[in-house]
Amino acid sequence: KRQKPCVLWFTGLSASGKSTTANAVEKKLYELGHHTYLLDGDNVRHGLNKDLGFSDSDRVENIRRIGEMAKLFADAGLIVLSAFISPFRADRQMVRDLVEEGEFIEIHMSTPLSVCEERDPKGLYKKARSGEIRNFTGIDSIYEIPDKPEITLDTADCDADASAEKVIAYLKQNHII
Ligand code: GGZ
Repeated sequence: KRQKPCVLWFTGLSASGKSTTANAVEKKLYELGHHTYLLDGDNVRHGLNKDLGFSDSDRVENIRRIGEMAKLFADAGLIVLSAFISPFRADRQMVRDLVEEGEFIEIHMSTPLSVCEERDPKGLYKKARSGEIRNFTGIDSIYEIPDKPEITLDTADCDADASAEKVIAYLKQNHII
């Protein structure tokens, strides 16, 4: 099936729906006959990047390596999906500049902090509030909101399937698939 390689870069707070939505998009692309690769905490932070923590400098290095990997997979012709908080604007811009013009599609998961904190699937927000965890994004570590994301999704008022459909519609409108 014809496709243009691209990088679907999901960014947003912990529990904002990045992984869930990226997985739903990947499933739809697979069903449409497209070739994809999903980069997320499970295959990157537990592998190549297991030497990195959550200090500002480690997050910068995390995103730099993920950007380089995304570029390689896009060079191989794949639709790459990346699901990391990627809190710093400059690092997301660095990845945008790394790949070909028009290949970087920034998807801001704008789910409000209050909703993410309510979900708290791993109890991390609770630990961050009590001081048990330091440098937690949205609590005591910064998240810089994207200025001009290609797509904005708020999973507080839209389920994963509907969010994924919006991404698929964008890819069709822009002749990527
Ligand atoms: C943010 C943290 C932290 C701190 C552990 N701050 O909801 P999760 O659990 O599964 O996803 C979060 C994940 C964030 O890793 P990323 O590689 O996406 O972050 S970044 O792009 O900023 O490098 C969360 C867990 O790791 N986690 N400690 N202090 N999230």
